Amino acid sequence: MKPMDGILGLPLDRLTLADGGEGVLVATLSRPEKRNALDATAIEDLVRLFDAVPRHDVRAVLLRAEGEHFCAGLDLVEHHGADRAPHEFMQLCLRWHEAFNKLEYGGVPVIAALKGAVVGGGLELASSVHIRVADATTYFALPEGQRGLFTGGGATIRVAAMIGRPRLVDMMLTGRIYKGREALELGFCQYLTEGSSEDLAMDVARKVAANLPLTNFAICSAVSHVQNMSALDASYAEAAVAGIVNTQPLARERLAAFANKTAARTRPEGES
Ligand code: 1HE
Repeated sequence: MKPMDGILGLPLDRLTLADGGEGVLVATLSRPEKRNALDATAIEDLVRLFDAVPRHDVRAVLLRAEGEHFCAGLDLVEHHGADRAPHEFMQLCLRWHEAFNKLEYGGVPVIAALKGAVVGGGLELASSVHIRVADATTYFALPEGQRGLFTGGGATIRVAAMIGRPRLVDMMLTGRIYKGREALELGFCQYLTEGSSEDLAMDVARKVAANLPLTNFAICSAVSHVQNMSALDASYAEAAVAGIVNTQPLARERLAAFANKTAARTRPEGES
């Protein structure tokens, strides 16, 4: 595995990278003047980044954004100017899928710190990460319907998986906006903090980075793959993955710690 230093030198225009310590790579959407709208260049940056991440010693990625908004989705101004033909936009969508599939299936946990607008393609990006952390400013919407557009970055798949098809269709038709506790309860995010989503997302990323890499690899690739299988094949695949992960030599130390009663027990804080 190549060291994280190698990844920090990737040539990127719309993303900046930093070493967050403890194996956490901090990737920042860095086009705040355009509310981090995703133009073709940004999508190629995401492809390049998530192609490289699994081949470097990155234990977790914290995906964050500069400015007040996580991401305003497809660059509508670029799209308007380009006046694309159907096949050109389809090709562009396939690059979005390339980026988001690499992210989701890459085997390295990606934790997103969400704030402000997480809309359109921004919600599609957020829906492909493994853990979403929101705060009081974060809101989720799919304004495509009002703009005369349709989702093209996986919302029909991943947002439907998060919140269910009827809610997705309502959001697409009406532009309905979700935020706060309701968004948490419906599954848009796994965490909602009264503080900053960035701080909590970093805590979560560091915690996750302390797991064994092969275990995280299985969680952040096998879980997604088995969703695409029949129950019969999924149970076989789960057994095969568990066969490999649960016999890894590095796990023996953790198992020994449980057996000799030095490992932490799994119980709610404060209970003995
Ligand atoms: C943009 C974009 C963008 C901002 N494309 N340039 N997405 C949307 O429909 C969301 C569109 N954006 C907004 O509704 C608002 O910008 C926000 C609520 C996110 C933020 O509002 P605000 O008042 O802070 O900023 P602003 O004044 O609207 O925008 C500031 C600049 O960012 C301005 O550029 P400027 O050069 O005039 O300063 C905006 O043009 C620019 N900007 N959002 C391009 N989205 C694969 S298919 C996916 C389909 C979709 O994602 S549809 C897009 C849905």
